[in-house]
Amino acid sequence: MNLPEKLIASDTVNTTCCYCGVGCGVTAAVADNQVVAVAGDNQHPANKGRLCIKGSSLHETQSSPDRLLSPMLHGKPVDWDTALDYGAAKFRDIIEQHGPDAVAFYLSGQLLTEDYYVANKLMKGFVGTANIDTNSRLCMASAVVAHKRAFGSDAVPGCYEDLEQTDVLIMVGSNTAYAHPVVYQRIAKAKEERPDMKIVVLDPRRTATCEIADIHLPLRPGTDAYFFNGLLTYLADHNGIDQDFVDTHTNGFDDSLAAARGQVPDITAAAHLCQLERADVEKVYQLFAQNDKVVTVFSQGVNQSSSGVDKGNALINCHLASGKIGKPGATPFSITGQPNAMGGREVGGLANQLAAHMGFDKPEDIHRVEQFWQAPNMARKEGLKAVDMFRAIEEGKIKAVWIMATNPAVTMPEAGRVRKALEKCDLVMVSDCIGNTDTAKLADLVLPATTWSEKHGTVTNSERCISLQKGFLNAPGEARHDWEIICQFAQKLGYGEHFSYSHQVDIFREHAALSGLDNNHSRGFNISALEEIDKKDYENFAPLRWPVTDQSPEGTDRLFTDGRFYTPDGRARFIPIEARLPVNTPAADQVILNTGRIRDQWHTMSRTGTAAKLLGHVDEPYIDIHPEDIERFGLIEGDLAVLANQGQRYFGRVKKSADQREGEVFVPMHWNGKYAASSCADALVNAVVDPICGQPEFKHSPVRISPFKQAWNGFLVCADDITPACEYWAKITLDGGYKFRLADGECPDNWASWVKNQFPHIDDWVDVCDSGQQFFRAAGFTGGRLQVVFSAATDKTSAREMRWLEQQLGQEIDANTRFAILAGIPGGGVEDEGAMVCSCYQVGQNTIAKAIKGGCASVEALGEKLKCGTNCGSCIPELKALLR
Ligand SMILES: Nc1nc2c(c(=O)[nH]1)N[C@H]1C(S)=C(S)[C@@H](COP(=O)(O)OP(=O)(O)OC[C@H]3O[C@@H](n4cnc5c(=O)[nH]c(N)nc54)[C@H](O)[C@@H]3O)O[C@H]1N2
Ligand SMILES: Nc1nc2c(c(=O)[nH]1)N[C@H]1C(S)=C(S)[C@@H](COP(=O)(O)OP(=O)(O)OC[C@H]3O[C@@H](n4cnc5c(=O)[nH]c(N)nc54)[C@H](O)[C@@H]3O)O[C@H]1N2
Ligand code: SF4
Ligand SMILES: [Mo]
Repeated sequence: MNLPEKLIASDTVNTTCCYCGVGCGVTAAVADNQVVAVAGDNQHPANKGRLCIKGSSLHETQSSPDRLLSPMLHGKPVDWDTALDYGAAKFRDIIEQHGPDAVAFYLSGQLLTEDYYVANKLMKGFVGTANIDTNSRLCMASAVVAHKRAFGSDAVPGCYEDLEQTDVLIMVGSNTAYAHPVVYQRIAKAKEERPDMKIVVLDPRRTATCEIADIHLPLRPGTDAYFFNGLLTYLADHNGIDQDFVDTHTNGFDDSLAAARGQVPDITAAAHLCQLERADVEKVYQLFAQNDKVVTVFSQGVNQSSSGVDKGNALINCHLASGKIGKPGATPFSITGQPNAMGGREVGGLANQLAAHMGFDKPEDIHRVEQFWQAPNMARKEGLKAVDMFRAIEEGKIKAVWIMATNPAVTMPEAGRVRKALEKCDLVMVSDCIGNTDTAKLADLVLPATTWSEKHGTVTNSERCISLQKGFLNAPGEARHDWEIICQFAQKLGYGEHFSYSHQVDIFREHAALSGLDNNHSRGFNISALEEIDKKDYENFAPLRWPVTDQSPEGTDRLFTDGRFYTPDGRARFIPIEARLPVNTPAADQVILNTGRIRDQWHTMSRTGTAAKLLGHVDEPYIDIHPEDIERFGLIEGDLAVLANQGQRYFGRVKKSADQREGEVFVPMHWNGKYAASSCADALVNAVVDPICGQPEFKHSPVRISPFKQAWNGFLVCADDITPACEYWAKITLDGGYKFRLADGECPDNWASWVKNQFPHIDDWVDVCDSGQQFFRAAGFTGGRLQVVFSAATDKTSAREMRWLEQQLGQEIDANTRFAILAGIPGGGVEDEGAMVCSCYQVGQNTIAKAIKGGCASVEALGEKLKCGTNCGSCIPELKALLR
């Protein structure tokens, strides 16, 4: 791989990417307390040198204009002592008056294991409540319980190599091309090398992942468990059972088969229930039955469901029945979302777990942890899961909550209700590196945390691989590490001696020791061989897959290779599954709202939204919708439409997409109050949860859809971040400023005063307006430099955007160019590049189209000429489309 020049020239450090659960190793070049370049770490087992566009932009997203530099109490900066004294006093009062269950922590899979460990210890052992839940509830809770039910432990059996070595890869509710891009690249390469390898995607929509699939099954939403029940029946009827494995290593097969057969007796029934072609279902069932090497990857299309646990077990049942587990290229594989969702599960950071894979259901576990922590106030029962926790806040039962490294006002279902609950909560504390997230805006106390490249500790990825996120930059302002903040808070509560760690390694050693305590193969998570790791080794921790024990000091690639599971009798458990449909069904005038990820944004955009490059691919909230539905609801492609539910609205650009099923729309989960007026998907998402694990059904909410009747539309390009006074706006970060797309149901009396009101500090304006008042354009200057361009029109086509205009921002503008700006024509005879296609090398659509006309006939030829598509490769599908 080619290293950027800066990387060759500078001091480099090895660390881990802070985004997705692939957990890529990153080599960062550092100069002047800044990351100046990054590349994939060639030695890291997860990525072997690769990075996706988010990872390769890490150095461009490290500084945010909204970085929080000091503790803030009720909007005013205070020193740390004042801040923590305030929080601790409130916590203490509330606990004294109302008991420990009146307080809560809401954490995140983006914390490091060391942060997570001390937070969990403080709440469960010292405050005395298990009201500590996390955004992993929204993400991995279904898989966690499915694993525990089947294997006796929350353990992913396989590793990434299995995804490359398999003969049949089935991806269920997983859009790896966007959500786990480096894993996707690894799979794509394996498929290129072995074209016989078969790839199947089960997803109601045809996603970018389907580009490499042999078969895409656009199943009816929520019917995955019917599909796998049908497969179990098929395996039994077509010689697909590994009877020896079933007899020797499992329990409960007969009941599970009976349940499956009772519901889905044959292929025809499966096809009917899942609304698929019978022949396609049969093909996939055959592939599963006839190949020894089968991997089933599953993600949020399975987990985020009111029957997510059962779906997980329905597919695991098929792997157990056919003995396709614990072998190279054969395993079920739950792929993890966040960089440390797995680490959070290891420390027991969920309300219904204890620590180190122990639980509240066994008194001896509670006793063991109590002894180990010397805990004075050990919690003895489960706490509230995320949705219930915010309900309890709403009802005033929980009176203080500390939210760390997550943004629930945007990402919880019924987000509007969550906001209201936080507004009236007695004490809301938020630890974040960004000061003005939608959640932080509702907080009494906001604490500045260090983040990627500043903080130091471990994370565990999807394949159980523990890696180091290295701290190598100084903390900005007064930011502190999350674990330090938690320990200082513990001290204020009077538990200082139990939280007197002088370095992260002390926490890590304690965590490792607990994992091995009385373990004897009863708990999957065991890193006891690391309990005495010295500081130097820890600071240069080389990636290792757990378990890491005296028997396996080099870590463990695959679990269950000997057919022994973590259940009391060592046998895996079949779970009889009665598949169910999603809870809410749409009325005749509604569509099903499906939500998920886009390639270049990370959740609520707090980091990725600040890089112009990452807004090049998709720059505005949108609604993917089937052509027939566009007709049915009187929508127009490219116009705005409004989704409505629970008194909330989501504005998005209509995208016609035959990849959608009829009656179903897809919207990105990312936009929020910092980036748009009203485009938060979760405001509309129903808070229906899985009864066993409490994970919300994010992928299935009935909503209404209608065209937005706009009186005018337009855009603003400006140097300053503002909140436009407009019914619809969406913000796009540019290099050196912002662009806002605007629309409103009513025209302002006067466009000139409207725009001047948005920028009271600018007084040098030029503008033009047509006589019919249907069109207006203005430009504002400070010291001769362009600060604002505003363009508005009552029809759709007149407010034409141009990259050229954006490039003039902040420049000194001569009289001719002022005229060109007002005329909306690039000055000096230059041509506009058009919409960005290759974000890495900033190559626009017009430039590519010109090269194609000029004779570039392949992706390779375009790459040769313009470099587009030659770095992360994410735009290759679009290049192909342009070539077509
Ligand atoms: N770019 C980017 N990458 C990310 C993230 C990010 O924010 N941005 N977040 C990370 C996190 S925390 C997570 S959890 C992962 C999530 O990774 P994924 O789960 O792969 O991503 P999603 O887009 O949430 O959902 C996956 C697919 O489930 C499909 N689906 C919906 N309903 C059903 C159904 O009933 N059955 C089936 N089979 N499929 C269905 C959706 O159409 C969607 O394509 O991504 C991680 N990676
Ligand atoms: N509709 C819909 N909603 C969903 C989903 C979906 O598919 N559809 N998916 C769900 C899933 S799987 C997930 S994981 C959640 C994710 O949702 P969230 O966790 O709410 O989203 P993030 O934007 O990742 O929030 C992380 C916050 O932590 C801050 N941060 C970053 N680093 C640090 C640090 O080191 N310390 C501290 N203290 N703060 C830090 C960031 O600035 C940011 O504000 O969303 C869930 N919500
Ligand atoms: S695949 Fe995930 S971990 Fe790897 S670089 Fe991309 S975002 Fe980071
Ligand atoms: Mo997630």
